[in-house]
Amino acid sequence: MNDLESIVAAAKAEFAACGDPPALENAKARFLGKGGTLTLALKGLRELGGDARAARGAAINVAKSEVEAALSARREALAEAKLASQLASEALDVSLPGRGMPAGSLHPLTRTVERIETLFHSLGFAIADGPEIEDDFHNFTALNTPENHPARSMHDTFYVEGGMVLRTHTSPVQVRWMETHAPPIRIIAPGRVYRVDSDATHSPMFHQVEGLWIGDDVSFADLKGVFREFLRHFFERDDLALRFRPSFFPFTEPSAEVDMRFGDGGWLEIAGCGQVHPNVLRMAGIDPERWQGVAFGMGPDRLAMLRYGVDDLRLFYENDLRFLAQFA
Ligand code: 2U9
Repeated sequence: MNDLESIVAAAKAEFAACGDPPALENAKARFLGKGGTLTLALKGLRELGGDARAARGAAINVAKSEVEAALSARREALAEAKLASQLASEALDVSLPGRGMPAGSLHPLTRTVERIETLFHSLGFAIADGPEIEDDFHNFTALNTPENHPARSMHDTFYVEGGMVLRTHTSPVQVRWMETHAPPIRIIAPGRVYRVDSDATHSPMFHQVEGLWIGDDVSFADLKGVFREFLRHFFERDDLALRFRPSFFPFTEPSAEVDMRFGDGGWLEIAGCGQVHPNVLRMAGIDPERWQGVAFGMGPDRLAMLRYGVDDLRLFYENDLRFLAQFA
């Protein structure tokens, strides 16, 4: 092996031993750099003359090309190895199943209200809606609730600017309906209502579903029949024990509370009802001599507690998914 062949062999061996680009560039300098062996060999040409110089020059250039080829091959190999290890360490298993987006579900109170709507709709009732911020007339006056009634006190009702109130019941929805629709009327008004009240069984915001049925001769007997039919389907029981207990509401006369017996647990109040007070009909522009009707009101929050066996109303409003997911 002549000196050039051994330089090429040494370069190939050193390049092969380099594990990273900086080491390779250092090795390159030992052969092709300023004081590198091939550079020195080229400088040595000065001492030669004629043919010998040409032959030596050609041989050095061949050796130089070989070293340069070995260098770029090694550079490429190192870059490829680097890319390969990067790909391996950052590998994504695209065949893994996705994390998935769990399907949400309706809130138990929404389900309860929708269930009530479906049942009353099947009994021929339309669903009515109205504003949650009401004026004094529609929330109180039109409902025969006198100026000095405790419901009107700041202790019981949220007042907002301009003498408006957060509606304390959904009854104003029925008043607005009567103002814009001629009898016969058969509607329910589900929605949010607000009262200054907060404990295990009262929330300052809760829900009501009220019903209004006005016709030529709609009687308390009709009310009892419809309400029993509704409850039979709502609680999925044929052996309902119901009790209509005399009561008082300013907007109905006579009035009653509806109690239902749950097992041996005694009677539980689940709704209120009555025959629409003539003053209420009159104030909404309906002639009480010509038309009569019945009305009822219930709290779906309360019905949901009974149906699902929940003993604290606040659970419905805390939005803890561990609780809510049980109704999915
Ligand atoms: C008009 C005329 C009459 C609606 C009625 C009740 C009796 C009643 C309560 C039950 C529990 C509300 O959710 S609750 O707190 N409601 O007892 N509501 S009669 O009577 C009306 C409504 C509108 C125009």
